[in-house]
Amino acid sequence: MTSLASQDRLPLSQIWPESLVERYRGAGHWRGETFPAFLRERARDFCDQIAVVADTGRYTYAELDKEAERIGAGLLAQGLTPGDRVIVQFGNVLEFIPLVCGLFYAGLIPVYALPAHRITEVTHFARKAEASAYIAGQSYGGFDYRTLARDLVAAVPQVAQVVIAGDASEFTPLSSLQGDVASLPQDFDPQAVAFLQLSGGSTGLSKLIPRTHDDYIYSFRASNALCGITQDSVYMTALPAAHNFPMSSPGWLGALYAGGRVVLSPSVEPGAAFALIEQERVTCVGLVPPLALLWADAAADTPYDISSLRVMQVGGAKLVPEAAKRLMKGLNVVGCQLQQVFGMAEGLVNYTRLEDNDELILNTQGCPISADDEIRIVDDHGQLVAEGEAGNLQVQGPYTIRGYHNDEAANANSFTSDGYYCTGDIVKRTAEGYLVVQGRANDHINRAGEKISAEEIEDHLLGHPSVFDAAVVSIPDDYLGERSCAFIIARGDKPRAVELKKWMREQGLADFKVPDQIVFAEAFDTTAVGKVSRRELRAQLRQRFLDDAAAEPSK
Ligand code: OOB
Repeated sequence: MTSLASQDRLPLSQIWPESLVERYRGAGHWRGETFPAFLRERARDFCDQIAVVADTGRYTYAELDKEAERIGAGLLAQGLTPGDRVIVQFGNVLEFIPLVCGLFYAGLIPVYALPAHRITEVTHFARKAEASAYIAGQSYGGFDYRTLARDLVAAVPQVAQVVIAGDASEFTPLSSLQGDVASLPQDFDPQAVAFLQLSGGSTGLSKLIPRTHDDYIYSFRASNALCGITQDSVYMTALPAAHNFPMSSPGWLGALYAGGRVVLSPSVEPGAAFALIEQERVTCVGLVPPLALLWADAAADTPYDISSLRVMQVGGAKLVPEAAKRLMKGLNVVGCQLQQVFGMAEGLVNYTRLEDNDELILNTQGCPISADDEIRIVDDHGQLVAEGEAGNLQVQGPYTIRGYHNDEAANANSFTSDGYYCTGDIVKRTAEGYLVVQGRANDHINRAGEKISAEEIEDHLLGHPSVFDAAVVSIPDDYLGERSCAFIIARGDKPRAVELKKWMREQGLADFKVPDQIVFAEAFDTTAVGKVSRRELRAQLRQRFLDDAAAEPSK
């Protein structure tokens, strides 16, 4: 197996114009902090306090630091060198946090795969990031990640190291890593890229998002202030810990930054999560809308004491005002506040403020973290819309990226010539400067916060021998917000929908990308002038589906 020499790899960078760098430093947003430095500082200041709790154990800040040193030094002893990219794929388990801290200590670059990702996605991340290693838990949610590791090293030989937590089989056990702590690098550049996050993947496969120490630390430090996170806070990570929302808005990193406590919940099921809330006196949790509603309903007659919960954050997908009302009512009973969060792994995060009136909390998705988040709302020609009108949201700011890693085509599409990120979201701005999300400009499905690119799924479907053409659209869904529906024109005999779904699963794709519904069509409409655009076609099919559903007397 061969590892790429670092000089042969595409360097990681994220560069803001000098005038903005000065502004962000001058305003105190960027303070030259780095992950290793702040984590070590907390280990000193809060040494005996509990930092992380999970179902298999807990770490004090001092223990977390020691474990991170062991893992970081151990990985360097295995032959990795600072700057190497390492794919990590874990559920909400105890090992995840010391591992990520260990990667930071060693100057290694985590690439955060989600537990739902499968070989197709992980191979793509490994290639794009030019990853040298893959680290995962042996199994999670009934899936064995060692099989994925085997397929990955076969597909991408550059992934020369595989480390597994638990029974490692032929791979290196995470628990066996040992190295010389003195080998850990001492100097870190706060403007260097610290890790790669994944985009929601609005077109094609997920893109890699380089985030720097300075920009990311600012985002959760400032979030802490807006979300009331202090040393006394207990933050529960119920959504996958590798996702940007529970990681940094303010997330488990915010909680560690404040010297608070992180509780990893392996389950989103209210019973199991409530038991943990009672046991650890959890004060804050971030959820997607369907889960939030489920939890609020369950809270009404739970035998558990969840009165410690002060703030429930809801984001990742739109919380419609009616649902927000229901939620707020349910939460009031247990003395918990609702906070809407509208964010993106590329940067910009908006929050309703804890002191906001109910009107704003129910009807808006909040306003940006920073006074230096520059928001533009433009029409399809890039012209600013009138105040209060809906348009495309563009942003630049002290924690919003200026470009994806290793993806020129995406950069050409997603950034304006003056460096603003085109979010793909359609929003309105209220007189108070709060944003109200109206929808998406492009074809992607937001399935309870999990983003699915229509294009990516169509590409896969077209690989099936019985699929002549496919168009994937989002359909409103009472529980998920949106579900995916694939319209298929069969080639020859129609395959059965269940078989097609099974086949999709066998392609090694995240399960949430398998279409929820499959509808066979005889033909897709084309106009007199030729083939309609995919976008137009998806819009037509979606509309026809909704009209048919509305016309059905039983619905
Ligand atoms: C979060 O991050 P991503 O990168 O998985 O997805 C970002 C996209 C946004 O562009 C928007 O389309 C959608 O997810 N979104 C929302 C929303 N929050 C995110 N749409 C409507 N209402 C909301 N409240 O999802 C994310 C990252 C950090 C914090 C929170 C969410």
